[in-house]
Amino acid sequence: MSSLSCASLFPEMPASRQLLPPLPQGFIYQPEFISEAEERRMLREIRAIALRTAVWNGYAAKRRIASFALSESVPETYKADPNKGSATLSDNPRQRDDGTVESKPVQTEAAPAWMKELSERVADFLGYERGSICHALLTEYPPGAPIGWHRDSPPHRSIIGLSLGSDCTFRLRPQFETQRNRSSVISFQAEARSLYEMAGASRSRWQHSIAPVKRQRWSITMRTI
Ligand SMILES: O=C(O)CCC(=O)C(=O)O
Repeated sequence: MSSLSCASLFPEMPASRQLLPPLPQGFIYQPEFISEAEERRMLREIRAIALRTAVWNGYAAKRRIASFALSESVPETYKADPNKGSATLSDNPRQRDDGTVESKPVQTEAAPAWMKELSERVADFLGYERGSICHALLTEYPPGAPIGWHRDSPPHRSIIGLSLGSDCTFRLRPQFETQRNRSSVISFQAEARSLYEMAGASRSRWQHSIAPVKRQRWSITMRTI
């Protein structure tokens, strides 16, 4: 495991206010990726977006979501259905411990300009080609809402999250039960305005979850292909 905050690679970016635990290989955490003014502007845009209840393991979750296509590099199955005017993505698929995939079709719209700009800024920051971040999931967490343990399933390679509105306790644990013990859960505060990326082992060999949030939080989860 290696701990990596992007601040060490980009000295102009602020360092974390917290002492980060050692994070799995491939996990990057960057506090204050956006400014408070940018966060306020994004939240104004987000409040105007129609959200729908997320479905988790077949049950209605407390979270609400909206799904957006960011680029043409989305796989064929993600492309717009001309008869519907928007794409039906097999969105937010999760891989369970036993390797099976939960994947629910979710109506997907073209991303608004500000979200596309955000994804390009994220791509530049993380060293991806613009356009390789093909999908964004906007999630609203009301107070008390968690997200359970899961690992996002293929085809997406890297999972990137921007936190807005409030901090949350972000947790990681090894994917396989045989690799877990009492001390194998890693947790830290994903602060409002911070960005994280799960690539490498943190993406493929670890699960993540978020403890019930104390205050309303939003995240924009961006995925590469
Ligand atoms: O809200 C977050 O930062 C995490 C979202 C997430 O894990 C997911 O949508 O699969």
